[in-house]
Amino acid sequence: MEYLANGPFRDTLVVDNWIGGSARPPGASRFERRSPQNRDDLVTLAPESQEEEVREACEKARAAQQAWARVPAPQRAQVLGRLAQLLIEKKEQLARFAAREMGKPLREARGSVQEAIDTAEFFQSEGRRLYGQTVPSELPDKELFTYRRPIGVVGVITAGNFPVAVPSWKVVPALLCGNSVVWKPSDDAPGTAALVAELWRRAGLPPGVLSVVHGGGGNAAGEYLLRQVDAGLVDKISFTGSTEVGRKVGEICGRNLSIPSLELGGKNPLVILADADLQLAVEGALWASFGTAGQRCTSAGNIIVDRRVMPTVREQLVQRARSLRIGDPLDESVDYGPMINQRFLEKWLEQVSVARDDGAEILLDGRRITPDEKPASFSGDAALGLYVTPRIIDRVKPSMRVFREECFGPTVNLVEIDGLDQAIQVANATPYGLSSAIYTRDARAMLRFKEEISAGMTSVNNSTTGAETHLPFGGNGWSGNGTRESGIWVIDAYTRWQAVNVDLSGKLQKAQIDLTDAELGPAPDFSSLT
Ligand code: UN1
Repeated sequence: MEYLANGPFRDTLVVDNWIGGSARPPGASRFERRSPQNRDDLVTLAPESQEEEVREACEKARAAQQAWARVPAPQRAQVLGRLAQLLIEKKEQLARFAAREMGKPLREARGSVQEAIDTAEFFQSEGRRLYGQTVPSELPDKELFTYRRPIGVVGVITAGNFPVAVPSWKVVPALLCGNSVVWKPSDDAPGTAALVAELWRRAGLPPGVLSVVHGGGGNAAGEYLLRQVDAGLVDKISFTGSTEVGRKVGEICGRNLSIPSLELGGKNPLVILADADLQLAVEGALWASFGTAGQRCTSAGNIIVDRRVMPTVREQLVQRARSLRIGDPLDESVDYGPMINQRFLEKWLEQVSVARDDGAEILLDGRRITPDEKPASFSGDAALGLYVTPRIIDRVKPSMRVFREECFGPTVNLVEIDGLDQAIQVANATPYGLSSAIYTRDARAMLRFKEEISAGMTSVNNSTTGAETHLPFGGNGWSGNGTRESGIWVIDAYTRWQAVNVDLSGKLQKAQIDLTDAELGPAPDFSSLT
């Protein structure tokens, strides 16, 4: 890793792959990551990995895995403790770099590093648990046990919107459980990934236990890593990204009888009932919709509002959205920064015509910010950044495409309903089921919503975003395949159960067969039932 002078900007970080414990200069070219707030700022140059390099990383991971699995779990966990310490020490630098590289406001970038610290600390202590069970046997002088065993080599593929937190949700528990990992970070945040990898290196891992290979997804490093599942070098994939790519990952893993962890899209509902604290609800809706410029998988997609309070919610939401401060993410006062990449920007721009074709009403149109057309409070570079103003779409119905299709970016729909029954029905009407929220003061409405919403995560009187790291994270329907990340639940994703029988009787005891009537006890008498 070295820095190159970058004209008037901060230096460009030039990174290598990290394969088998050493930095590997690229076999082919490096790709550029430019700052989304200033396309002239070349933040990172990272290798466009070739298939042989990805394969070699997987071979090294395979070679290193068993010895790593034999290190006692509490000792493996010490590495996580050191990682947490290093993340604490470097929190500010890492957050600043991430904000420059992928464009989320500094406050949120700090939060994302904190989420990785929380994860590393949680799993450091989990290394002293990783419990199995002692189970009674039906036979004398026999003991039964369960153990968690690692799966093997895990391929991790992550997105650019949470470049520190989300990879930690995968890499930290996978390594704790005794697996080795090959990580393909997002090409929107390769420099942030390389800085995190450097902290892992300093935290101390045997060579090959964690490798990092950079590059694109389709027909590039991501796809090469998936091919190693078919080649028998990778035993599991953990993926965060689009539903479309998630389906392909699922197909490849499925034919290899491997269960991937899939964290995919969302079109998350936020319900506001007539009795809600409206100030709180509008505040929550605003943050859920426009925080991180709407580029979280947990961002709100549909604000579902009771007709009795819709006029107030509509007016307040539009007014508050208009006064959001957009601009340079390193400016502490901004509410949101740029779009992470050109692809997200283009899809977001196209959404207006989808909404118009659907017959919805565009309340706030949401446009690209240009030097000629920018809000008064805008603080970025309008010519060189991928900035946009917020969009609010009104009179949206569940039958519309705009209601169902996920769209990363600062955009949200208003959907009018009448009462709780309809609210729940509409909230369940997208194919997704990641996060959800309800604002109400009625305890019975809270209870019913929690029970009847189909979503992996549900908030009462809080945003759809902002999951804490020690609760299960994941979704239903198109949001994933039922696996969960975070907290103790993720351990099931990175281990397999082994059942162990220990017979100390000195003779062959046959389960289900070698039991005398006396040992089984008297047969139950069902005669009274007839
Ligand atoms: C994501 O967008 O992939 O719950 C993760 C949240 C964050 C994580 C989002 N803690 O909004």
